[in-house]
Formats: sequence, C-alpha cells, structure tokens
Amino acid sequence: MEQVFSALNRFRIELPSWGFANTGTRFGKFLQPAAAVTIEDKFSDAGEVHSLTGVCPTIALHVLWDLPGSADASLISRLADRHRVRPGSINPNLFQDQAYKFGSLANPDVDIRQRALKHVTESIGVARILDSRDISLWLADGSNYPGTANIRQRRRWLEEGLRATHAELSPKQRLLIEYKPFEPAFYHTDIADWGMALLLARTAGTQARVLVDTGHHYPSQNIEQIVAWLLGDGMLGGFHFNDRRYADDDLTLGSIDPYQVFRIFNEIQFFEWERGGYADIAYMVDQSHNLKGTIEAMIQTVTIAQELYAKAALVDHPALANAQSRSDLVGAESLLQDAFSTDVRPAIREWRLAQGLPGDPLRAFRESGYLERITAERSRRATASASSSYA
Ligand code: RM4
Ligand code: MN
Ligand code: MN
Repeated sequence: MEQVFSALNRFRIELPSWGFANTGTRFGKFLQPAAAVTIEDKFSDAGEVHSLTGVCPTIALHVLWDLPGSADASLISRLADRHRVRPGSINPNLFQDQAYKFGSLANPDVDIRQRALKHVTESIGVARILDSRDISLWLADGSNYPGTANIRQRRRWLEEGLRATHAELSPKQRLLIEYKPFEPAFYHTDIADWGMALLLARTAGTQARVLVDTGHHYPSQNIEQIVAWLLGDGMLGGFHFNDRRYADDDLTLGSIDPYQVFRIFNEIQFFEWERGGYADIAYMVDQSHNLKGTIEAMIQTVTIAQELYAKAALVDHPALANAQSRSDLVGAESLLQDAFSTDVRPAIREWRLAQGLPGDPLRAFRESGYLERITAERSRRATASASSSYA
C-alpha cells in the first residue's frame, strides 16, 4: 500500500490536445459529436480528465492545430485557470505544409529549411510565452525511393537545423527529439531510431534529449533496453505513450501489451532506486482515439498508466540487484512477474479516495453528465456554423 501510494504521489502524465479532437486514419475520420474542436474545448476536456484522475496537470499543445498565428497568451492563461490545466510541451508542425513535400529541416531547398527553422523558432517563442519547458520535435522527413535522397547530406542539414534550434532555447527549456522508423516516408526516415535521435541530440546541444514514442519501433524491438541505455546516459527526455499491434497504431496504452509498459517503468524505477533520486522524464500520451469516445479513452489510458507504474513500484529492487548478481535467473524474473501479477487496483482506489478523487474515474465520468452536456453544446455549435456558412 505504502509503495503504491508513494508511486502514485509522484506519477504525473501529460494529455495531448489532439487526443480530444476528431482523428482518424488515412482512409477517413469517424466524427464524434462531442469531439473537441476549439482550444477551449481541448482545455475543458483535459480539465475534466484531470479533475477525475488528479494526475494530468498539463496539456501538450500543437502549434499549428491549437495556436495558429501566434499564441494568445492571455487566452491560454485564462483557459488554464478556468480548467486547472497548464500548457505542457509545445509541438511544432513540420509535416503538414505543402512546402514540406520533400522534407523540412532536411529539405534540399535552403528556403524550405529556413522556413522550417522559422516555424520552430516561433514555436520556441510560444513555449517561452506560455512558460512551457519542453519543445517536442517530430519530423516526417525522409524519402520513398532508393537513391532519391542524399542521406549523409540530409543528416548534416538536420544537424545544422537542430543546432540553430537549440540556440533559441532559454536555459530552462529542453528540446525533445522524437524518432520513428517509417511513415509517412516509406524508404528512409531521417530520424529513424533512438541511436540517430541520440546522436542528433548530442550534436544539437546540452539541453536536447531523446523522446521515446512507444509506437515508433519495429515489432518486437526491446524498448526497455533503449530506455535503460538512454537513462544511463542521462539522455531520456520523455515518452509519448500509446500501444500498437502492427505499426504506429496509436492504440490505448497497455491495450495490447501491458507487460511491455510495465518493463519500461521497471527499468526507470530500478535506475531511480540505484541512483537514489528521480529521473526527470516527461510522461506524455500520444494517442488517436478514432473509434473510442475521446475522453473515456483518455481516462482509461491514465488509469492503466497508473496501474502499470504502481505495479513496477512493487518490484523489490534490492532483491532484484542481488538475484542478478548471483545470476539467479528464475529468482530475478519472478520478482518482476510477482509485481506484475499483483492487483494494485484496490490500493489505487484507496489512494484516490484519500486525495478526494472519485475511486472509479471512468464511472464518475459516466455519471457526471459532462459528455451529454458537451455533445449537446458542440452539436448545436456545429449546426449553427454549418447554417451560417450556407447563408
Ligand atoms: C507522429 C508522432 C508525433 C505526432 C504526429 C502527429 O507519428 O507520433 O508525435 O505529433 O504523429
Ligand atoms: Mn509521438
Ligand atoms: Mn506516432
């Protein structure tokens, strides 16, 4: 109980604004009448999830989707006060503009590289205005056919761009570099894996770290080993959590392989036990809820994340270190399995009640009437804007 409580006391997870919006696949979108459209909607939904779970004090913002033009700092701070969630990581967009057809910071055209750099610089400015620490950079840059891109030259352009980006950071800000093996590029991706992201982060500057999106690996890759290596080098900046079955599926965390997430949390907490201090890691969700109700999916995600984090806190790390040093394989592995099979839900429920939170956030959400209210409000607004656009 005590271990679960202390784990939950420190565990916080950031919600993505885009996880509340209508999203889909490249084949289309199934629209939800309650989906968030405006930045107000997104703050409101994130605030609802935070008020029920108590562990999501920040919302990740996407510059192009949430803050077009420049950030209206006073609007954002009003929304943050009203909904009691602060802006979290700031995500520039280097993949949607027509100009980025052949890349952004690694585009062969110097004007387009400049344009990408300008957008990132502006995004860093936005982050500074909003008092956000982390800039999360994901590039879609890559190529679709062999021989069509100068891979080494593109790396040099990327290095240049990232160094210039890093130079814009204030001393407290961090640049998180995300990698992904493929999609949208299907032959080569400029930042395809954690090793490339790590080298680029080192080149960019001392405030750059690697961002691990759990969906951005080849099937069966050992993600916890990547996490352990990055931790060992002080280069793990944060996570984009989601689950996957095939590729970058953006499914609910732990829905396919909860043991994988547990093993990641175990590596982190083992490291923290060894070091005697907590690692500075931004835990964030990056999911696309195209079939599930967006808010329910988010509550479910947060609940699962807490469960898996709490289970990992139950691993007896001194005993694990001892078993490993004696090469007691079954003993060591059993420590993980015992922790993983422990039902932590009753303890989590107690913790919630002790915080004045609902013991069952999903049920509380279903009983709150919030979904019915926003469904009515947002449907009315959609009808009004459709009819005014016919006029
Ligand atoms: C990518 C990656 C990024 C996200 C984009 C939309 O696959 O996960 O984090 O910003 O999708
Ligand atoms: Mn991501
Ligand atoms: Mn992704």
